[in-house]
Amino acid sequence: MELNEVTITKAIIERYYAKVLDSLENDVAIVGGGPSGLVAGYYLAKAGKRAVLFERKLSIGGGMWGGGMMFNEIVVQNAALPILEEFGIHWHEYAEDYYTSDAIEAVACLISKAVQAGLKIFNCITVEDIMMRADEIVGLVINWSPVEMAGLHVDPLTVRSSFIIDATGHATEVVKVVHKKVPGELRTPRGDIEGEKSMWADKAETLTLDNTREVFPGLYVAGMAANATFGGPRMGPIFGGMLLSGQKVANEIIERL
Ligand code: 48F
Repeated sequence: MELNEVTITKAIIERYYAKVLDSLENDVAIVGGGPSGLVAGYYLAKAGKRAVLFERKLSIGGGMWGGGMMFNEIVVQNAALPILEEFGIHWHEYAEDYYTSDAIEAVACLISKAVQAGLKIFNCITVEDIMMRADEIVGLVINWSPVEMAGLHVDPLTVRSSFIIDATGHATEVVKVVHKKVPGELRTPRGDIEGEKSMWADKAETLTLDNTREVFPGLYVAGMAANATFGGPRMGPIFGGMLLSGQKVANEIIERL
């Protein structure tokens, strides 16, 4: 049978639209497809929750692909080994409490397991704003990343969600929008974004978990966004905190759904 280009086109358009239409009302919408967002999405989907993830870039994986300075190995500490095991990521014991994994394998496994668990991932979509009712966030305002990149004046669309996770890494993009729209209302010591502090791996890894919490009604922060919001330091290419943060935020939200 001769392949028909129009059938190929229709297949893509119809299947994509079915996926989008199925993702307009969610339990949880995750912004950012780095390690913390992917792990959160995996555990939420595995628990049977309607979870969707929006990533600005073409590729999912955030800052994990490049390991440290493009040496594509990551370091993970003992506490996060069960998560590597859960995702089927091989690890190597380098020294006591220092384990390494291939960064490419790690990202590939996170994505694969998350999608297969039922997480809907949309790439090339940027979250540019939030939807609010009273004092609560109830959804996200989204647009194509190429529209944002080209600076085109095109109105966005909207998805609803009971909970939002800002997993945008150092940028804390969703928290920044909230801060701009309702200044001084964040559940941080000053009510504002406290700002990321300088490198301190040991402290940062612990604080990433402590800082993974609800920062505004309906909005959680996870991963590096949690530290940047609550004033924790950065940690460089050790990823245990990112993985554990994703798991923690998923568990906390699952309890509330
Ligand atoms: O930065 P990123 O990997 O976040 P993470 O899960 O992990 C941090 C580590 O990679 C590293 C570190 C490790 O120790 O410190 O930095 O906290 O992934 C964040 C993703 O969010 C996307 C961005 O493109 C990246 O892939 N992103 C950021 N803003 C938006 C967004 C937005 N407004 N809409 C959609 N995606």
